Amino acid sequence: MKPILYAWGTPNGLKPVLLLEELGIPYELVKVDIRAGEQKRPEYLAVNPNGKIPALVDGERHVWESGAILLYLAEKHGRFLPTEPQARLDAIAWLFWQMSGVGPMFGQAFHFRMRDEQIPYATARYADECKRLLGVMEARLAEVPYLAGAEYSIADISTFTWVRNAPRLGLDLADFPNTRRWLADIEARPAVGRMLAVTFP
Ligand SMILES: N[C@@H](CCC(=O)N[C@@H](CS)C(=O)NCC(=O)O)C(=O)O
Repeated sequence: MKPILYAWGTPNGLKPVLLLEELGIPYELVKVDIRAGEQKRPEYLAVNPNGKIPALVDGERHVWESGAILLYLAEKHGRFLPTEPQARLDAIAWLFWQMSGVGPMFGQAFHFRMRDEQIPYATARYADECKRLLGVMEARLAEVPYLAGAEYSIADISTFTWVRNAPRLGLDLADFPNTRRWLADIEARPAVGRMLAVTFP
């Protein structure tokens, strides 16, 4: 039975799309239109009580929160999560860093930048925090090719779908050459092309 992914074409929704495309396993994609509020319907809340995308149902298993979905799939298929103990811890730490830092801060930066009513303090606060986080990953990527070290992992997948939007948030990557190298490296992966080919009407 194919896993069913409930998602929409946002950074959190695209993370499991990218991992499933990397894994090359068949899956069913159920598009949950968050603009129409479909993520708040009772039938969806039965899958994800938090009323947000993404969520995954895989036979008898169901899992929500994009980081948990990535961990579940990586462990199940034995790919994109290093097995060497320290590299595995590094991958999990950077995944949690993305989930607790990059996702929420980039999300709020986008929210306040797009509002009709501009609140300069909030806009600057989240933009500054995004720049700080970019600095943290820039320093890491000056030392190693990928966030967990030598191997491309779910830490990179989860961070990529957010950081690729940095220019749209007005975040200039000129001072982050290693992050640009990392972005270009991941953008060149065939699975990213397949992820981008998925349309969300
Ligand atoms: N921490 C959650 C965040 C999920 C999330 O914020 N999803 C957004 C789209 S990127 C959503 O469903 N927004 C609609 C809403 O909040 O009602 C995860 O990573 O799965």
